[in-house]
Amino acid sequence: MRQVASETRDKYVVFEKEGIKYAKVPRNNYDMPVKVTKEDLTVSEPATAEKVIKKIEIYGGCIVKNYLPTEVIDTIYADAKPHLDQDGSWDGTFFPPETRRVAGMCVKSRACAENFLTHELNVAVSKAFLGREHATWTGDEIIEGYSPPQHNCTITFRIGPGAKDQALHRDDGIHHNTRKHRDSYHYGDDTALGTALALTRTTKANGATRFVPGSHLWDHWRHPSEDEVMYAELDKGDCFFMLASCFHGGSANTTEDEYRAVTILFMTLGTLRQEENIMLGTPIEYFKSLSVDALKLLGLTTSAPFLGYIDFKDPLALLKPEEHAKENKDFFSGTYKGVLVDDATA
Ligand SMILES: O=C(O)CCC(=O)C(=O)O
Ligand SMILES: [Fe+2]
Repeated sequence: MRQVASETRDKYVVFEKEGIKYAKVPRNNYDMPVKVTKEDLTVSEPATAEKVIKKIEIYGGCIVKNYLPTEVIDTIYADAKPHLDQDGSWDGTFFPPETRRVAGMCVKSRACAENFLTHELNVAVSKAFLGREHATWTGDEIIEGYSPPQHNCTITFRIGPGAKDQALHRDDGIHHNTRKHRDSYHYGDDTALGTALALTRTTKANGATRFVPGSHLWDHWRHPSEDEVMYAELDKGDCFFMLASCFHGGSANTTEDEYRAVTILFMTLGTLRQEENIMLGTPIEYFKSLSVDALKLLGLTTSAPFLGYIDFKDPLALLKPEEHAKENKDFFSGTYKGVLVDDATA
């Protein structure tokens, strides 16, 4: 019988000894990483998409100071709090027992959808890393499709005193993304980009997200060590951008009484399945009440050509009929009569 296709299965060998399952992975000798400082990661003010993109290309991450006003941060935290207080310990090992989570923040917090998701830097930087263009023959025509980035998930994480380090991991594993070693950034490699908004100050002591700078350029099987991490320490209201291909994790909280809270929003390709299903169980009135910009970013529009329609119509035709009437309703972003030539660049 034909085996399921896999890009990873031939790279490790599994065996069992005394009831424990092991996977043997070849060791590679890699150069030691260069130390990156918090200053290296932080864009100068005023922050622009170009500055953020440049830093992410190099380090995989980037800090933007004062990303959103304090009132917005306080509203998002207030919206999250009742849910955080209701949450219990994780059933499993991915989170320490002291961590609390709220999923679906773009549904539970309007401020999250209308201020954090729609932030101009999230829009521009996501487009640079995750926007995709494609073209294909249809009869004698070349049709083009532009696929905009879409919401993947938005989760608030509160790490309490006594929590241990979360294991270093890559978040793009959910998309089965397999990495290649790169000497410099290669567009098209990534499936998701995150922005972590500090609802409280985050420090090495209270559990700031730690990440391995440059690991977005690593071969899939390179194993990260704790010596390679840096802590994305943030003041309340700052934001940490990070590609999902970077190794990272929540950190130990060694304080007596500080709670570290961040809301992490991930965007993904418009052609992939979204991590969170926020549609099921959310009253349609909520979506109808959001701005067109927020709806588009939530993925409630089509990715050209055709992906995500409802009754062959863009979801915006249902949710925002008046605004949608003003938009281009074609399922293709461009159409050309194909002309066959020997050298298309001449
Ligand atoms: O809490 C954090 O800082 C990171 C959490 C995280 O990486 C995850 O749950 O995937
Ligand atoms: Fe993660």
